[in-house]
Amino acid sequence: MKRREFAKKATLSSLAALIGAEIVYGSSLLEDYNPLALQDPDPFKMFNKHKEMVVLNDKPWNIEAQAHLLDDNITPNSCMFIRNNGLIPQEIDAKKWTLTIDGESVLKEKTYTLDELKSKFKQYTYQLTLECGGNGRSEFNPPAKGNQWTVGAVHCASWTGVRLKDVLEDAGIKSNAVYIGYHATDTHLSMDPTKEPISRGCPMSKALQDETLLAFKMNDEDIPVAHGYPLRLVAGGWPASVSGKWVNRISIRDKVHDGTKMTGTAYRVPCNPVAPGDKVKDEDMCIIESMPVKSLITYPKSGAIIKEGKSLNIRGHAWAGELEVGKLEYSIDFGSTWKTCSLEKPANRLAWQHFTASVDFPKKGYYEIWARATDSLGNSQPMLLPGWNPKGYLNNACHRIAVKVS
Ligand SMILES: Nc1nc2c(c(=O)[nH]1)N[C@H]1C(S)=C(S)[C@@H](COP(=O)(O)O)O[C@H]1N2
Ligand SMILES: [Mo]
Repeated sequence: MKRREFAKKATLSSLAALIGAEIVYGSSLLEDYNPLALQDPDPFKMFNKHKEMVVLNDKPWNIEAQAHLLDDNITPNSCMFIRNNGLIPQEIDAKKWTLTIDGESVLKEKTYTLDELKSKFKQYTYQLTLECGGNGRSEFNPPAKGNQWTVGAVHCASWTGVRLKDVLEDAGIKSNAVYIGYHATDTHLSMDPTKEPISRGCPMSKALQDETLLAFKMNDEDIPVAHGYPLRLVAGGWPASVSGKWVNRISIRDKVHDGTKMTGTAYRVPCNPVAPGDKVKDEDMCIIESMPVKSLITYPKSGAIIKEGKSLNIRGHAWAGELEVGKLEYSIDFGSTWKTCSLEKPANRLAWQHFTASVDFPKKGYYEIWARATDSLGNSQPMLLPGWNPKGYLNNACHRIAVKVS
């Protein structure tokens, strides 16, 4: 066989492997022709996501789950939503990765390699709930701009890493420290290298919590690239925007961090309730901290058909930001009456909690099952929409599924 022919055969078989089928008339392919199947990146393959995940945007990539995909106690990568504000970093070299601690309130600026972080500090594993502040945005009226998340921008994975607290204390924290802010290596959509797609943070009190991690493993494996490989901040219970992916610098600030998406109206809600559609001045907007109480019915999938006379076992998860969920109830009569579900304790603080109930229906017909969680302070989810806000954050309305008994 001539070299040229051999090269062509080799490329044909690798193309076929990528496509997952024989290219039957492959010998007729022009040399530089790129098969259509490979021209559009397939996000499900590229990110190893379940086929029923929903792509909201491809530049930047924003992909959400559906309620029934979140049935696992610990969310697998395949069903974790992706929220990006910029372009995912290319060519990440974990061996060369460093994390710098700097800022006005660091005693001594310090830089660590990944290996140093792993060997110098004790490692911890926690299940941590991360929910995008904009989860549920699609229901607000008047509508809010931004990704139209329905219910699927939440996950609870198992994260392994070192405590942010241990690393910050190793560098040294001045007594005037107020906030931390993260910096990462993703690229601004404009490709302008002086701009950051996002650089958020949290008060020292949250940064110093035991469960706030600098994580390098997710579900016992390297963190998938889309979720922050090789190093990510994880601050469970707060808007997931605080959990910086691809983090290479953390600044200890002597004031509230003023990075991209910390100021103006980003990740803020009116300090006091407003009427739907109201204009709110920037100075009347407050930074979102702990996320509100919420729950999701993950089994059955909405639209289930049940046999008359049979009980239905429902299940799902509930979470409440910094708090624990104290009670979970369900209703099959549009919220007129409620019955108690059995609710598990969290695996650790800031992990979501699992609930189950056996539901009986009085006769054939259409029903909705609504779930309502109440946190340890007695705050319950609203049955319909909570307070409207200009950017469509914090929709923690009761989740509901449709069921037909026939
Ligand atoms: N560097 C970086 N970190 C980031 C983001 C980002 O765009 N860049 N998005 C944030 C937002 S808004 C959310 S909701 C979460 C999403 O995390 P996930 O994609 O792992 O689900 O990451 C946060 N961390
Ligand atoms: Mo987010």
